Amino acid sequence: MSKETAGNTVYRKNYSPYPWRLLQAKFRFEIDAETTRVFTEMELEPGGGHSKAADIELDGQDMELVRVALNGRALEPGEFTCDAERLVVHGAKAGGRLEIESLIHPQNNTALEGLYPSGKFLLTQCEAEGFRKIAYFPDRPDVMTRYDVTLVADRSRFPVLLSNGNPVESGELDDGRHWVRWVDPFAKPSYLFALVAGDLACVEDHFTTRSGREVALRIYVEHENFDKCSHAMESLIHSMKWDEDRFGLEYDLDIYNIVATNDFNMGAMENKSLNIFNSKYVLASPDTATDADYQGIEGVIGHEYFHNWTGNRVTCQDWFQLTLKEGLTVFRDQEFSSDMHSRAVKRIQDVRDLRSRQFPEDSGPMAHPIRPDKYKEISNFYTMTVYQKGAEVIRMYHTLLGEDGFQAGMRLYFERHDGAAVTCDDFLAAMADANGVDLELFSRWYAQSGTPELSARGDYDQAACRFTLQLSQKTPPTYDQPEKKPLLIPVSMGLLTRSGEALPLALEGEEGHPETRVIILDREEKSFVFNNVPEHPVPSLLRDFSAPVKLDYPYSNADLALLMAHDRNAFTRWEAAQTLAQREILANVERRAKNQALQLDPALVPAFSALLDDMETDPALIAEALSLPGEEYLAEMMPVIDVDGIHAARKFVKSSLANTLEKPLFDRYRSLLSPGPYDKSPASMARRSLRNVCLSYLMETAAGIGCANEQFATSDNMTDSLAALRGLVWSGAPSAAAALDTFENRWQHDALVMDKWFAIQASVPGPGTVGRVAELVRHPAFSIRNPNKVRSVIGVFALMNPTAFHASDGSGYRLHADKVIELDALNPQVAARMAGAYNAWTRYDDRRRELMKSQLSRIAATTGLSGDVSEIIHNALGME
Ligand code: 7MF
Ligand code: ZN
Repeated sequence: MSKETAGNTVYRKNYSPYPWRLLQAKFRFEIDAETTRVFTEMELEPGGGHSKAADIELDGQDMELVRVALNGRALEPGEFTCDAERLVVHGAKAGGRLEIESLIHPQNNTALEGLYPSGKFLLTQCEAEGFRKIAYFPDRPDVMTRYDVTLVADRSRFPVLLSNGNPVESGELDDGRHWVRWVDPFAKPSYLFALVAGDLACVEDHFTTRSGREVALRIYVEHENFDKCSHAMESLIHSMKWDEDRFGLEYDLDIYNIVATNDFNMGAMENKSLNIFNSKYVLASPDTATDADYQGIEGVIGHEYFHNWTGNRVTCQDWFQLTLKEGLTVFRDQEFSSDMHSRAVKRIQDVRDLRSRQFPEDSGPMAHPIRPDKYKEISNFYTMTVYQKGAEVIRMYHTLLGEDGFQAGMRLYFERHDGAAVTCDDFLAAMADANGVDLELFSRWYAQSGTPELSARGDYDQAACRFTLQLSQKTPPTYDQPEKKPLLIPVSMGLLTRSGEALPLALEGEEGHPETRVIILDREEKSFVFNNVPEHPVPSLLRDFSAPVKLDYPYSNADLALLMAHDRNAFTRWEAAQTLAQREILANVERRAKNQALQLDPALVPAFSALLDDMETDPALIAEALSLPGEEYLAEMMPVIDVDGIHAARKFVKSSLANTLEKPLFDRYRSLLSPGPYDKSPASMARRSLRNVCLSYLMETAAGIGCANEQFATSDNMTDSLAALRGLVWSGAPSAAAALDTFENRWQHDALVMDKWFAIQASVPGPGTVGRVAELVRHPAFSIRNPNKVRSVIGVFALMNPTAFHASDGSGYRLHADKVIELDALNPQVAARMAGAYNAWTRYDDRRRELMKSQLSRIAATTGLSGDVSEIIHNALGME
C-alpha cells in the first residue's frame, strides 16, 4: 500500500492548477473479475501554468502498467517514470495523444474503492481519489473532460454494462463477449466516473421535465430485490419535481440510472447519471424497512439527485472545497424533506444529529473548519463538520437573505460557474453580489472551527417599558486553532408575556414588527433594546436553531415550561422541553457522583403530562419532545464525562416519569394503535413514532413487557416489530431470547434486516454487551468485509453505546482495537471511521484514559497501518 509511506500533509494554500488541458478521454475496459485490462487515450494540450519542458503527471495506484505511447510511439524506459503513486511522462512539451494500457485486479480489492466485486457483479467507487486505482489519470476535481467509455465483457456473466451518459453503440464479439459504448456529453471530473457490470434486474419508470424532456429512470438491483424499489423510484420522481419547483433546476440527460449494492463504504454516490447506492438507501418494503428507513431513502435519493447541479454541473476546484458541494447539497436535501413532511420535525432531528455528532467532533482532536486548511487523507474529511455544519452555514445565508435573495444567489452562482470547478469564495461572492450585500465577516464561518458559545442576558426597565437583550459570543479554542474571532451570528427571536402572548418587536426607532425577527450579532458583544414592552418578557431565542451555536440564557424552569407550552416556534418549544430534561438529568448525575439519592423535580411531571394529553399537535412532534436528550449530547455538556452517571441519571429520569405517568402513557399508547393495515403516509408514520416512544417509556414500568410481547407478535410492519424487539432486548425481558430467534429465523436471508438484528444486540446498554459483541462478530451472517455489518456491530457498539464501549475493565476497548486492526488490513476507510471512537479519550476519568491510551498506542504500533487510520490515531494521541 502506497499510502502507508505517504502520510504527507496536503495544504490548501499550495493549490496550483493542472498544467495541461484534457480535451477528451477515451477508455476501453476489458472487464473480468480477476484481471481487467484498461486502455486509456487522452488528448492533452498545454494549459494555464504550463512550462515547455513540462512532464505529464498522472496519478495511479495498485495497477500494473503495460504500455505507454505518446502520439502513436511507444515510450522507452527513461522517457517515463512509474512508481507506486504516479506515472510521469517526461518532456512531453506540446502534449498530444497519450495512450496507456494497464491492468487491475478487482477480485483482490477489499477496500471497496476503485473497481471491485459485490455479489456477482462489479462496480466502482471513485470519490474522492479512487479513479487512480482504475486508470493512470490526473485524478483531481479541477481536471474536467468528456468521457467516451467502451465496456467489453462476457455476455452471460455480465449482461448489463453501464457507465455515465448515453449508450451510443453496442455489439457482439465472436468469443461470447459483448460491448457497449457510453458517451457522457458533459465534461466531468474523474471522481464522478462510474461503471457497473453484471447480471442485474432493472425497474423502470420515467419523468417528463417541465421543458418536456422524457427521462428514463432505471433502478438496477440483484434479482431477488426487484420488488423492493418502488419507494426509491417514487422518491426520485419527487426529487426531480421538487428541484424544478423550488430551485428551478431541471435534469439534463435522457437517462438516470441507480444501482444498489450491499457492499459500499458510504451511503451513496452521485456519479453523473449513474448513481451508486448502498442498498440500505434503496430497498424497502413495509415488512423489512422502518419508517426511518423510508425517510432515509427519500433523503439520500434526493441528496444524490440534487448533486447533479450542486456538485456535478458546478464542482469543486480542490478537495478543501468539499463543503461547497456537500454543505449545499445537504441543505437542499434537508429542505426537500422539510417540504415533503413536517418541517419542524425534520429541523429537530437535524439539530439533534448536529449536537450529538458534530459538536463533539468540533471539540475533539479532529476539529477543523468546514473548509479545512490541511489534511493527510481526504477520505477522513467527509465529516459531520463538512456536511452538517456546512449545511448550517448555507442555512444561515438563507436566514440572512430570505428565500428570494437566496434563490437569486443560486441563479447567479449557476450563471457564473456552470461547467466549472470553483471554490467556497465563489459561492459566497455569488450570494453577496446577487443581493448587493457585503459578506466578508460571514466568510469566517468557513475558516474557523469550534462551536461558538452565545450568551444572552435580559434586562427589563419597567418604568420605560424597555427590554434590553445583551448578546455576546466566544468560541473556545480547539485543537487545530487556539485563537478565535467573533462571527456573524443570526439570532431569530421573539418575546413572550408571562401568559404566553407574543409581543411586537420594536427596536429603537422602529414601529412594531412581527412577532418573530432576526437580529444579528456581528461582534463580540451587542445590545438590542426593545421598546413598548409592557411587562418583563420571556425571550424565545434561536428559533429554528438559526445558528450552529451553544446558547446560554438564565431561564428559570418556569420560563422553560412557558416556552414549552406557548412559544410560536415548534423548534423552541421542543428545545425548552430538552433543556428541562437535560437540567434534570445533569442534576442527577451530580447527585449520583456525590452518593446522594436521585430525585425527580415534581415540576417536570405536569410539563410531560401535558404533552401526552395534547391531541392537537402533530404526534411526531410530541414524540420528539418526549425523547430525552441522548447520552452523547449530555456527555458534551460535562467537562469530565461520567459515562455510568449519565446513563444511570437518564434512566432514572425516564423511569420516574414513566412510573408517574404510566396511565396516560398506556392510554396514549393504546389510542395510537393503527386502525387499519400499514401505510406509509406521514400521518401514520407520526402515530407510530409517538406510539413507540410511549412503548419505550412503558418498558420502564410493569406494563412494558406485556405491551412489547403483544406488539412483536401482532405487528404487520418493521417499524413496530423492531421497536418491540428493542424494548424486549434492552429490558432483558424473559421473552427476549425467543424473540431474537424468531426474528433471526424469519430474516436470516435478508442482509439489511439482519443488520438491524445485529444492531439491536450491539446497542444494549452496559458492559455485558462486550461479550455479546465478541459473539456477534463470529456469527455466520457477520462479515468484517461488509461495511454495513461492521457499522451494525462494531459501529453501533463503539460509537453509539457508551456504557458498553467504555466498560470500566477496558474489555470494550481491547475488542474494538482488535477489530480496527483486523479491518484496517482490508478496508482502511471504514477502519478509520471506527477508530474515531477514541476521539474524546482525554475527557474521561484517569483509569479509562489510560486504558484507551494503551489501545491507541497498540493500534499506532501496528505494522502496515494505513494512512487513513494512522491520521485519526495520531491526532488522538497528539491531544495530550
Ligand atoms: C446524505 O455526499 C447526506 C450525506 C460522498 C459519500 C454521499 O453524496 C455523498 C458522496 C459520505 C458521507 C455522507 C454522504 C455521502 C458520502 C451523504 C449521503 C446522503 N458524494 Br463519505
Ligand atoms: Zn453528497
